[in-house]
Amino acid sequence: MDKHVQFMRRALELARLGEGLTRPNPPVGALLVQNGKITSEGFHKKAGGPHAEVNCLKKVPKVGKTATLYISLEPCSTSGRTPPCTELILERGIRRVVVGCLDPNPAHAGRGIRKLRRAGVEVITGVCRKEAEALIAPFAKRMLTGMPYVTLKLGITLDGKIADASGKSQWITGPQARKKVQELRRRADAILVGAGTVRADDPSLLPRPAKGRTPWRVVAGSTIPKTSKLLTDEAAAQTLLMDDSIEMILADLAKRDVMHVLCEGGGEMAGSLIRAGLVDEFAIFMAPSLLGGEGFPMVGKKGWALKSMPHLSFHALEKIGDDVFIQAVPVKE
Ligand code: AOF
Ligand code: ZN
Repeated sequence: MDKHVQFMRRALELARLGEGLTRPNPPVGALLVQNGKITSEGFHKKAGGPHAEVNCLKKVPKVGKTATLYISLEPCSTSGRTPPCTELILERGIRRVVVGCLDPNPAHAGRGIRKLRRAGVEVITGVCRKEAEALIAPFAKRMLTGMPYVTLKLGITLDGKIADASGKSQWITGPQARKKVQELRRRADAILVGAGTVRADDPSLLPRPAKGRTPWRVVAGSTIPKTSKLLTDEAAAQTLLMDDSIEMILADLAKRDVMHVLCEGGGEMAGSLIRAGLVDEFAIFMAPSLLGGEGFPMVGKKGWALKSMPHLSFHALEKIGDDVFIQAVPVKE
């Protein structure tokens, strides 16, 4: 494997350690390679805190002339809450930088790279660009549109049902799939459900283990029992009841620094999000079981005619325990 790709994959792995912790900043990873070996690593852990480059370079007393810095994102070039990383790179005498993708933040976009090149630093861009862009897609969406990135998670039977005729849904998918849902929750800044789901399932919506994550727990619709876990457990201060249109709820969350919303149901909420074109990514867990005609459909309320039905594109398929995980994105017509 190309050595740049190999080191950038590690930088992306480091960046992922910060996913779900950095709002409204992007997760970023950095590492320094000297004489073919990684000598230091770092990632961005919290907005307002040191950037990935700072966390990486603070551990290195002296940087050799042949050192290469790998960063999953273009380094910042102006002072925000922290000083510009381009200055640090120049101060530390780094002569070669490899970057995953450009920073969509208009304050930086391309500037950081130009600044380094003008100062004579060799900058290689676009290594693992697709993966690097996918990782910061929620940051980019909020930065550029003022709306959060929405992942719609659905646990379904093979015939597309999310609950039996009596509304019971625990459990359709197996334990391994549910473990992966915890991973999805750790990557999100807010977990969104409809009030009906809270009344039916009384979910906690907390990532377990939380690993430092404190996502907002958002209920669309205000009528949930006072005894619900969302209103009584240790994270009750993180619960928001929002009785508004789905667009207004998402716009409000973006104002609260939320970049990535994980929507966990039910079918009517899925339908509203899809009909409003607000889903960026589908995370579907499909169990090898059937519920038949009276079960609740994964997309509730009004459907489409064949000629106008929404199309998805499958990005990844994975067998998880007895279930299948499908990562899909909407196809923009
Ligand atoms: C980097 N490395 O690890 C991150 C970057 O307010 P500040 O100073 O923290 O700046 C935030 C902006 O910096 C953020 O909007 C994004 O453009 C960039 N994030 N840049 O070089 C990092 N997290
Ligand atoms: Zn920076």
